[in-house]
Amino acid sequence: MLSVTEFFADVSREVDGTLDTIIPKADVEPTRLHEAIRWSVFAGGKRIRPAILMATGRTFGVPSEQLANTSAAVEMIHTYSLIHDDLPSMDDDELRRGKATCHKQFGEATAILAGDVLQTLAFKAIADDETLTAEIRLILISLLAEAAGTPAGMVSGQQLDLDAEGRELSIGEIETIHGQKTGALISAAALSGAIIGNAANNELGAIESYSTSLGLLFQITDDLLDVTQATETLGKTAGKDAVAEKATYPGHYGVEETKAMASTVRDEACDALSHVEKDTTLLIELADFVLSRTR
Ligand code: GRG
Repeated sequence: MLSVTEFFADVSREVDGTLDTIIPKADVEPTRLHEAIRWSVFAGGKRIRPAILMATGRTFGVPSEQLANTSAAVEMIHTYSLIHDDLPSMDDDELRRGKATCHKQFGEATAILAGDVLQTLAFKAIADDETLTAEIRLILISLLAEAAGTPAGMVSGQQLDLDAEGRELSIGEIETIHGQKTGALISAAALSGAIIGNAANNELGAIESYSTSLGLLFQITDDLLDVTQATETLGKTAGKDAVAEKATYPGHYGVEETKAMASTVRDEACDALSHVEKDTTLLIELADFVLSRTR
């Protein structure tokens, strides 16, 4: 059995190889656009979403070649969202993945286009994946589009977040925003692995519950890291939530209560797996990794 560190190293190597094949090389015209995309994609992201997809896929016995393009697709959607989120009209950030943000390096217009291209490449990567049946490809495309878009996906969550600026939110509202902004893509990653693995309906339900808790856990730890870690460790500006007066779990409950809550949510994620009649060790280790992550 691989350790979770070895598993992440495997995932990064595999997904980086696939991304390198899918994304045009930096010397292909228009070179500025392809340089900008590669700048952000290969900046050193943690590859958590591909890891979730591959862990779920492996749990259901899927060979890695059938997981490669969909994992890359999820990572491309995620990277596009980070590029757009960092723009002056959104979060206006200068640092991402330890490097200058895409718009700081290449200008705002190119950064917008880099995000746009990543989004279209993501759907093409699944549509063109000849290791999967046409039916599965369509299901995956629909699932990813729903998670990335609206009315309850990532873009909706971003709009709710923008609308909420300067207003005190209830914990229910915070959960809705996080569930859409961050959780939807994490759930889509987990469900994709299970769908490719022909999971039964009750198992899909279990993976959905697991991934909903995992997404919430990811967001709670993200909020905690924002107040407990330094900018150099995170590779993005620390302490931004407080400056932007964002509604966060530590802001609402305090750091200690938030840590206890994270531990409970980790247990809820793992409990959901009791309905999966497979070896779920890797998925449990992944939840432990998200609970104890330091960046
Ligand atoms: C602009 C369409 C659009 C959507 C933006 C995801 C998102 C929606 C904004 C990112 C803002 C943010 C910091 C959200 C909190 C959770 C999150 C997505 C953190 C970054 O993900 P990591 O930690 O990043 O997996 P790496 O760089 O490791 O991939």
